[in-house]
Amino acid sequence: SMLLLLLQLVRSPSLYLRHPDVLIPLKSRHSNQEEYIDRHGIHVVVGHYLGDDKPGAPGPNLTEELLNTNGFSPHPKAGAMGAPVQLGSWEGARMQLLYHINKFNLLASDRIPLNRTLPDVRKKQCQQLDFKVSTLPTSSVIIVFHNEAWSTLLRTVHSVINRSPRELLAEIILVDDSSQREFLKRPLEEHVASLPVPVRIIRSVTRTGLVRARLLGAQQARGQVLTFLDAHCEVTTGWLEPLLSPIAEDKTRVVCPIIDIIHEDTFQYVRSFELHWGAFNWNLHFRWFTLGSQQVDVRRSNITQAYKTPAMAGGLFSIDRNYFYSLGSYDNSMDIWGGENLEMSFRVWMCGGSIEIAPCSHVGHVFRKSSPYTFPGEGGVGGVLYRNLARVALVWLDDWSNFYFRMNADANKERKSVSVADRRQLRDRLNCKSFQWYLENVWPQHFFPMPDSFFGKIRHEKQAKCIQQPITGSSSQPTGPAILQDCVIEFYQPQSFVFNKKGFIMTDESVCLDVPESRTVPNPQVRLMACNEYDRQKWTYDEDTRHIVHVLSGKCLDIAGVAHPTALTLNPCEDIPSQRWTFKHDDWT
Ligand code: LR7
Ligand code: MN
Repeated sequence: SMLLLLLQLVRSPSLYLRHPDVLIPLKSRHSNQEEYIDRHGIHVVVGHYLGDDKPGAPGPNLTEELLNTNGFSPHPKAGAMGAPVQLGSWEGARMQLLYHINKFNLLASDRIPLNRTLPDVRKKQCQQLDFKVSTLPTSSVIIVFHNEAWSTLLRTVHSVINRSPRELLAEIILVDDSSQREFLKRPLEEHVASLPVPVRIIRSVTRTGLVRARLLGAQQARGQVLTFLDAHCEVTTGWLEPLLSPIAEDKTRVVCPIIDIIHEDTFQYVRSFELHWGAFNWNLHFRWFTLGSQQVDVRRSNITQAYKTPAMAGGLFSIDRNYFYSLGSYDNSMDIWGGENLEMSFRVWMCGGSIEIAPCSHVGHVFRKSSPYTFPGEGGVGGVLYRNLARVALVWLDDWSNFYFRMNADANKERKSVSVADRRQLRDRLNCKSFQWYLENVWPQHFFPMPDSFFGKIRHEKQAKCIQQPITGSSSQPTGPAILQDCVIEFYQPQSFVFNKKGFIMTDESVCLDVPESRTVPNPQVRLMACNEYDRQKWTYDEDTRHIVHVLSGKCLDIAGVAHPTALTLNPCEDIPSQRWTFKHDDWT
């Protein structure tokens, strides 16, 4: 169904990470997978995909008995040092069957010991840091789960116990969001009772969603800092100190680790590159980006220091407990999954704090292509997610909420069913800054419309057509040749562009009008490419001649000619109809 597809779009790590335009293939050590470095510098592993997640595909027969069986049967060497698990060819059928329970390779996970070893993936400079543990605050680690697998849940717990200084670990709090599995009841209680760190289990009687589950955990926490983790993580050596140390200096810093990838098919631990940061697209879906070359230069002198990020992924972070509450904890009207990460990111930044990433802290997370659990509530996945996002927009986005609702019919449908008066009051009480301030100061590279920038369609006068992005369907960054198409009267995302004060003509997903070959080819192709802040992406508009001038080459935007009626190129500027463009403003406020 559409909803399943939609959920996959939101969640898919390959969408977060895969950008077919710039990929550096790596030689893979394993025949069943490809590896490459994507344009964000992130090491991506694409494994043989086990799942049959085609929308509408019939589910396999998962019996109650199968669901309630704890199949954990470790082999002492499986997955050691983060290696991928090798399963026997005869195990294929069972592997396929079990995959559907958690939407990851449960058979592989169940083979890895709870105390699996991992390499120390930190940079040398990080390993050499000498944290004074006595100066750091203690932390409670809070893990919420719904129907999580035994092996992933307890590997999360064991890795925390094995790799955190005992003095800093106040306790581990497991919040069971109304799981139905037998092995997560008495057997879980008995298992954690024998662990050398207090592990408390809190159970929600009804399915409450991850926000309210985290709030249940936070309420009980005794540590000075709250550290949240998803229930399918593995922390690595030295993970905790770099999260706590910025908070020791300043309680308004909210600190995230680098999130490494535990491969959903092989459970291989894949280190992701540092220096990526988080933001979001026009649909308020979380996205990763990389630091620009200038920022990388600045950081080269001190690569161990936490750096600021406009938004966080949501699942893995540390926050001072008192600060968490003084800032309004979470929006407890948010259901099941989604939106709370941006809500907290906006709230922290706009109300005086900061979100940061500590490059010396590495935590692995099992990224999945689809969700294993149900979304109870009106409208299923879409209803739940877009009610949460409508709340985010109505509370934090100011005029941009209109932009968001015009771009997102699904969220607009939910708009009337949510009431956010209490969160608006919180925002007033905390005296928070505006969303405009956030865009300008926290995320200057953003691609949202601004009061002083153009937003709308770019029209070729003679042809009466508009510039449009290629519709690629598969990539989160729709890049490729820019084309001319019939102008759509309505609000239409592929024809919507921001022309900002810096001279960039940009659109959703950080895509910019670009001419990579402007100085090497006489009639270069005009393309839509990942924004990179280079001069070759700068343009000016001359109101008199109606020329759109490419700054680096001094040439004018033109149509490629009769043979290629929809293609664009650059030509020496002339007063001719084919070089005349007009801007058709869209009112987004
Ligand atoms: O109803 C629910 N009750 C729960 O307790 C639904 C979920 N949960 C639990 C669940 O068992 C898991 O432990 O909540 C946790 C997060 O759910 P996931 O693992 O299904 O979420 P995710 O990893 O797909 O999604 C990311 O975005 C979410 C938005 O609501 C949360 O913020 C997740 O914590 C977050 N995960 C991360 O940030 C890990 C890195 C992913 C990236 C990028
Ligand atoms: Mn997760």
